Amino acid sequence: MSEPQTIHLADYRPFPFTLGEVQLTFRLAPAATRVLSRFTLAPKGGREDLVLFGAHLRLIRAAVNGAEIRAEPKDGQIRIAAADLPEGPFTWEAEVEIDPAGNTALEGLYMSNGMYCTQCEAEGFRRITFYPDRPDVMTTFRVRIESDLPVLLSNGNPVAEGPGFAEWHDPWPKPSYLFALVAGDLRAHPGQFTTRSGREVALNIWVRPGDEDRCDWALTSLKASMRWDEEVYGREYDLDIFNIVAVDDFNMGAMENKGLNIFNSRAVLARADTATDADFMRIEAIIAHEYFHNWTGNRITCRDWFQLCLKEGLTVFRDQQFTGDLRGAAVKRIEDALTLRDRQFREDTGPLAHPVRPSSFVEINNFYTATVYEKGAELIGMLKRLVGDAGYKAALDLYFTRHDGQACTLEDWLKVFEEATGRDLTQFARWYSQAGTPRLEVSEAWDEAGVFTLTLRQSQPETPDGVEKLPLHIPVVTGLLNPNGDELAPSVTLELTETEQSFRFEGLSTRPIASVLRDFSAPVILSHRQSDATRAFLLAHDSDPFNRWEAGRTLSREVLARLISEGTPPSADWLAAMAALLRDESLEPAFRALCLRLPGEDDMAATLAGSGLVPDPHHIHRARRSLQTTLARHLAPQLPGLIRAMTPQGPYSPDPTSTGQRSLKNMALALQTRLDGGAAAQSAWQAADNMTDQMAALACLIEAGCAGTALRAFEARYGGDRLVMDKWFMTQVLCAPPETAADVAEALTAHPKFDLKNPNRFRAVFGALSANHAGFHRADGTGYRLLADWLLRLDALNPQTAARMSTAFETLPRYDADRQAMMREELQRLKAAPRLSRDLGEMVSRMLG
Ligand code: 0A1
Ligand code: ZN
Repeated sequence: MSEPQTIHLADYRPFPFTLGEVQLTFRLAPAATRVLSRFTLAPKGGREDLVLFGAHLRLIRAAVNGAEIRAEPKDGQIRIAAADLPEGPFTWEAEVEIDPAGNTALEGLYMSNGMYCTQCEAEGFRRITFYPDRPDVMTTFRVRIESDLPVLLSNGNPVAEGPGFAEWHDPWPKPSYLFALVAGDLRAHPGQFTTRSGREVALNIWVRPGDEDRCDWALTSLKASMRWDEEVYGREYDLDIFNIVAVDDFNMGAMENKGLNIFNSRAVLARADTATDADFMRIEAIIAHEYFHNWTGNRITCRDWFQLCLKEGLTVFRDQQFTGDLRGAAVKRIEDALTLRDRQFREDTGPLAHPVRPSSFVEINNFYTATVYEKGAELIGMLKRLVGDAGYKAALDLYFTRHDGQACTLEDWLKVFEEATGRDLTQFARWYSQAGTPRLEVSEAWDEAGVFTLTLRQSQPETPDGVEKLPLHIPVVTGLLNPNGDELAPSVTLELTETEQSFRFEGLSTRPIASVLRDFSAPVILSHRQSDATRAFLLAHDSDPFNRWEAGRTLSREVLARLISEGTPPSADWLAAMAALLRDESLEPAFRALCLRLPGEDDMAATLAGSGLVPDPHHIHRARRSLQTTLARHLAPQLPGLIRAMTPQGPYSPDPTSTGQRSLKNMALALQTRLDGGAAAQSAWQAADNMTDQMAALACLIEAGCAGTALRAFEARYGGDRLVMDKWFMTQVLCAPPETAADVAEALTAHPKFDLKNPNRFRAVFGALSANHAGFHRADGTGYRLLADWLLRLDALNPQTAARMSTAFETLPRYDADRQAMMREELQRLKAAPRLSRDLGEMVSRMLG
């Protein structure tokens, strides 16, 4: 094996040939599938070598214009010298043999529970046949599948079928990463959708026998997504059939293959007694996300993988809008900001920081990150804010008409905004190339002549790429309140373009209270010195729901930070503000639940590190628990009534109202558990008639140390259900006390149902271990060692998931010297391991710096 190569954006070269329709024949057999491929190639001009990628393929035969050639696969490609190629168009044919049953990487064609399925993004198609496997090579596909299995699916429309075969044709040109094939003993949950121009679309959710009664929600979500994309973006579906398949072994959430979306079964299957509210909401959002890709990703795709955020940032933004429209924009915005800060800010402040459009990579699979997805979505939100709703609509309409059928760049994207709105986005474009979370400092001045001045100052941290940071164009939505709580004027968008700028508000009679960065209008860390009293005022009066929540969040974070660093108990004002919130029935329950949720331990570690302190995970854990107990004592009189009042009546439904009520109820139950040692949780466990309440009660029982019986009953009831058992594995590790979390995780790896080959199961145990902050960072390094041991084992089977899970170590620089040394030691051990994958190798090297 040669050294892994670094790929650079600057080295992009167009593919020198145009492809005609691709014809593929699959003769399926578990360990020896034959793939025959045939397509024409026409030189675009000039004479160039032909390079086709291929990996893990056994080449049986290759031919040019029907004549067999000697092709030598080397370093993952076949190169045929220009001199050996005909001068004009020619036909390429190849036959290869692959081993789906032995494919544990879950890329290319593999087997999961007896079914064949594919995952081709980003570079999985080259594990199927030799091909110009790059997103800017688009063509139509005709596919024949030969197998005795009852259901044989591929992209596009079915064109022929008979005993032992099926043929599909996809009329829309697509890159190879959107290719898909599925074969198995599957059952359809059918549906139907009529597009607004009258096209009848057959919908199917394909599942393994026995799962048919868990498909309703996915189908409902799919229809809602199809309608929403027509209404909000004017985008219609463009084939007569849309298939979704649930697969148990899958590295990610789901994949938007044209007309044949493949989903991790946890992102599609749901029934009240097997899935929580969070699962239902995740499914709704992922179904929408994949469906929306049909236009943003499939009809218009990326020129190269550096442009990944062109499809992902935009599609995440669209799915966020969809959920906001369906379930309430305010709560959704808060949840998205929480996710962004938890995952993307964390990435951006550590050794893995990279720009939304990276400029180089070793393994592209390592760049499906929170930065590309979630920060990418924030950039779309900022653009929309800067050009206004009408400008955004005009720009998107132009994007869809101008670039339909093309593989595009971010330059193309920004250009449609410039042309449609007349704005100059040269400075805004820096957001795509500058990594790191900007800081925004706000200072205020008031003069008695009635002028209030806000001075905004931006700064950007250094990042591992060493890129020079220039000032960004930052939209800062700002409102001013009167001391009586009224809004002084509608919010304004202050556009910060320089390092420091002042904005004057004149003609005021009293000093206003400023509400800055409303709706979280930019992905920055805000530092705005305000007194506790001002924050409490905003928490009570701000008309912007995001900033109302944010005021409470900042207060809570400061209260907790003071408790951690100085042992200062929480102020009576904070406790009173929390109690008032809880009582305020004018506020949605979901919003109240969010306000009551204390900042997490990882968040506190980041906060302390951000202020130059060294976080002690155990100390943070203890302080947070003690603050929860104090809060619970203060709210004690309200809790039992709240638990009762927030129990929705009637059969379970994942609608926004009952979901919000359950979240507040279960928040109250968690607080109650701090006081009664698990008594209320015990009753809740008995009474639970849905998985949300069951899991909430179980988590409380584990935290109270009295979950033995419940865990055994749970296992006895759900032992045969993979998705529910993932919850059983996960919650035991996540809720374990820090001293034992690693031991619990280790013990669970010996459980007969622990399965290294199933990414969901691996993530259940080890994702939970890394999310158990104090447990993972146990002072003796057991957490680090255990994770590294298992990453090594996983890497031999599934490098992509191993690499992804290794990000548990990305916060290394935050901690004390001992912990840093222990984490480094584990990373060094991984780095030195023989046969380490390129995926994990790249991650480890970046984390070691
Ligand atoms: N494009 C999919 C997610 C996805 C990405 C990469 C994968 O393998 C490396 C698999 C799926 C999405 O955004 O939903
Ligand atoms: Zn996506």
